[in-house]
Amino acid sequence: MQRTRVVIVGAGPAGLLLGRLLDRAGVDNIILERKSPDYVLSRIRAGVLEQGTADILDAAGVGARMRREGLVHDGVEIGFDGDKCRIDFDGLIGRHVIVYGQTEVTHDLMDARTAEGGPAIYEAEDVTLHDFDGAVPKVSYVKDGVTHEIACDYIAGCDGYHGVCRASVPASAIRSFERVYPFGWLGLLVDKPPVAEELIYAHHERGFALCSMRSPTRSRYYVQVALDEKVEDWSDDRFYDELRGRLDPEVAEAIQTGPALEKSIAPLRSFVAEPLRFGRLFLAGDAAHIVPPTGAKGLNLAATDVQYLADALIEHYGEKSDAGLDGYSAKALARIWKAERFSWWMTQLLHVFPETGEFGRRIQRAEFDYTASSERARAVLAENYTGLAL
Ligand code: RFL
Ligand code: PHB
Repeated sequence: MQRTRVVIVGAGPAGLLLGRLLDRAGVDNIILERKSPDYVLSRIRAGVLEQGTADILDAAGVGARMRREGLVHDGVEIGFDGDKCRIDFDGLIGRHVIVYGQTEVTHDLMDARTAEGGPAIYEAEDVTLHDFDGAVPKVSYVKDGVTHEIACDYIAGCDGYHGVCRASVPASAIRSFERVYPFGWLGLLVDKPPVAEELIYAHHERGFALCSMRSPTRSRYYVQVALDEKVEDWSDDRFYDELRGRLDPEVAEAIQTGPALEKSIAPLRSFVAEPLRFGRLFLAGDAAHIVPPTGAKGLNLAATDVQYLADALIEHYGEKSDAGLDGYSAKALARIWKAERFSWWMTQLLHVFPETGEFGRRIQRAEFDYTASSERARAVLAENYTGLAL
């Protein structure tokens, strides 16, 4: 049987970053991932890194390309039925975000792992957790038809919302808190320059729209759609028409269209599991929580969970203190709930909620007007969007 200190389940950004931080501190670990590297890299997801996430990537020694190619954004625009309000992060609180795709972050982390020779087993099927409530947990998996077993000290569940780790915890030991929104986001990626220098979040009576980007030549657009919409029913032309219809006419006209490189629908949900530790199993990233993407928080939260968990494991092996491991769940949850609150708030403000009627729309309008007219309100938005302190 193989042996390591930490088995990390999942090679998304959370698992790869944890592996990297542990490697740098000399804590051996093995990563088990169900999919192939190409599959993991083909998932188009997040685009916005908090300033603190960028600092974590730098400290992990994987920030060089992000610093070269990432786009520093000092603000975003929020639109509401044709009115606009810029949130000047730099002017309000002296902070910024970096636009750099999750795919690129994952790529950089994979390259670093390959260069260091850290074990990562891709296409590991049937990953199963054993005895994490005892002293010697084990993780088994099947690779090329052969079953393998790894004995370890700790298991890190970085396997996303649909992973096996959270699902292995007995129902009586875990509580979940959830809000499912009655809509999703239809996203389109295209090799055309972005319509504006900064991101545009727009509320329109037809629904929410977002103009984002990956680089000076690649744009990412989203529109709110009903949950029963099918991506096959959305030709590129239909998508662009709907997007334009929800934007300021000047912006709509400036959009450069082209064939979609990717188009997909993601449902929106808020979810938190409590606690995040079960004996020798720890949950981090989307395995522990989901936020609706409106606040651009999911990847960033995964990075902070992992920073806390890595610090705790390194402290355990270095100083032989378990204080960090014992405090991990409460410390991470305190930050997670604040990001949940902000993501929920942005979602409430910017989407059309069919069930809340005209009263709901007037409240949204008032919320927008208040934000546009109050520097304090904009500073609160800026502070949350660019990331709360670790
Ligand atoms: P991931 O990325 O889901 O990775 C989990 C990995 O675990 C593997 N896995 C298993 N491996 C072995 N055995 C099993 N049984 C397994 N089950 C699963 C999976 O194959 C996968 O490789 O979770 P992680 O690492 O926690 O990372 C979280 C982020 O991916 C996620 O929070 C963000 O993408 C969310 N998100 C955004 N976050 C931001 O911070 N800023 C954004 O701008 C942003 N935009 C977005 C987003 C998510 C979106 N979608 C599609 C949900 C935009 C969208 C549209
Ligand atoms: C993205 O570029 O994919 C993106 C940007 C901001 C968000 C969500 C997604 O809030």
